[in-house]
Amino acid sequence: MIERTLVLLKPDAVQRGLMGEIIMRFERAGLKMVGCKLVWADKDFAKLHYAEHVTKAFYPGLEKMITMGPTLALCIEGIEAVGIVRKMVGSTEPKGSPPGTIRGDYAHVSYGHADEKGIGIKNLIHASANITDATREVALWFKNDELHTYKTVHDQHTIE
Ligand code: IDP
Ligand code: MG
Repeated sequence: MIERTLVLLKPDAVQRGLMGEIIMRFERAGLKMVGCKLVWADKDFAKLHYAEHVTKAFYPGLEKMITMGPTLALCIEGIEAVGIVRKMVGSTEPKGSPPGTIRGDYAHVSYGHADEKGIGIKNLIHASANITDATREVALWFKNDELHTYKTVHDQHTIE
């Protein structure tokens, strides 16, 4: 039931100064940050993270975007955290992502625009799609000793 998931505040979020606002949303929901670091991904690392997309037409733009500056990598823990975080993030295209989601509240770009310009969709954030991906992605971005086990008040409030 308690899961860990990988969240990336991608370079567009870091460059727009949205790290604090986005982290605040996860803390406000009672989710726990168990890992946090800035990483400037290079092309080889981008190909490992986005292995499922490397052969797709949009990959060159995606790689350019994810390597254009530092990314804030977070490991977030909580009850069914993988699905909860995806719900808070919203859908891939900001244009179609509803208000109240991170992508819907802080971005508005469309597939049409990204395709016309040949660029990756700047949608601020990555979140693991399922538990299998979360396990692989957390291990890719974090060493074991960079992940911390500790108690928050939410741990108390979810058992009493
Ligand atoms: P996700 O981030 O919502 O899981 P994925 O399909 O895994 O979406 O795609 C990874 C990232 O690649 C997206 O977040 C977005 O930045 C970019 N991307 C996905 N599809 C397109 C596209 O059709 N054009 C441009 N960029 C795209
Ligand atoms: Mg994905």
